[in-house]
Amino acid sequence: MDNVIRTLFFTDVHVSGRNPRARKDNFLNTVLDKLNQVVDLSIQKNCDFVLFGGDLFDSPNVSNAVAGKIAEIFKKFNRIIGIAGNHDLFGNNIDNIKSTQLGLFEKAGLIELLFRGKKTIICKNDLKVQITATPSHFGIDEEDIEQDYVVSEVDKDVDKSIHIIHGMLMEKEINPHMKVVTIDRICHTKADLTLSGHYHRGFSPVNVDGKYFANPGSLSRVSADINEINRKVGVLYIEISKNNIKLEFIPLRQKKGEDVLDRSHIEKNLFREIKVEEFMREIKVASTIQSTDIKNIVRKIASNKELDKSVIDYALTKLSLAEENLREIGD
Ligand SMILES: [Mn+2]
Repeated sequence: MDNVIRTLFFTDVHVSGRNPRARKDNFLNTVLDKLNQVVDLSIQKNCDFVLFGGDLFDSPNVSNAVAGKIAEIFKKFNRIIGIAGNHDLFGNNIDNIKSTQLGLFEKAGLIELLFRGKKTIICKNDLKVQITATPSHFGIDEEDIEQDYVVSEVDKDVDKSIHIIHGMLMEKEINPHMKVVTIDRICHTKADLTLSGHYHRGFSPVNVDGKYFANPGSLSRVSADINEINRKVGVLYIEISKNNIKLEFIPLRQKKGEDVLDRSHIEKNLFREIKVEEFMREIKVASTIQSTDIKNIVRKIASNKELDKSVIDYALTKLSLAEENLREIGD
């Protein structure tokens, strides 16, 4: 009797019909090739299903021509379970998922989307696995880290529990200005395996008292950062049995970073970016508002003046609708 559940986890594909500024190749073709490799691997490894960590699309309304190409590939997965990333959403508003391409994929049966507070149970012979998830949402990594990241309840008859989140989970903080959640803050979770996306560089799986935390990194390299040029792109292969979880990073075929990524715009803009950064720092010092994100500013102002929460929510909804309209024009 086969009592092992086999799966793959991949994340942050960032499908786009437009070439990112840093790419020298045809980015869409490269991404399609990566996704096809994931399909092939899932067949070769006999996966029962695959897991996806968010940011399938670089924007929530990529063209139908582009989304259609992804749909063709997704049909080949025997089962794919995943979450929305911030790039899949308008204004990072998870409540509006139905108006996005990823939402359409769900309705068309191309992906099973998971939402906060819902459980999926997968059984294979007498092995039972629970999957929970937190898609990206406005306020992730800032507001309710415990509720977003930590699994507090696992049914008694469940053998292993997996939690997927599109959040900035890291081993340690690398930059005091970046909102991150460090593993030590959430390692009391009851999930045996916590999978995260969002942080494109990823990290090697971390084991804390038998609980694993992993992020294999983005499936595509959208920036020409030195680390991205040298990074191996890949997926995480996962084997789950009653009393064990095995993780293996499997690199995909990829071109040499120097051949597909162009750093010239970075070198050219370095001086300007340093100037902008200095300017932003001065603004931040001069005001009590720490954030340059428009929605955070609304919230900070609102919290200063103790406005009613419904007023703030209304303002945020309006902002996300405005962003949606802007994107429709821009894309
Ligand atoms: Mn991403």
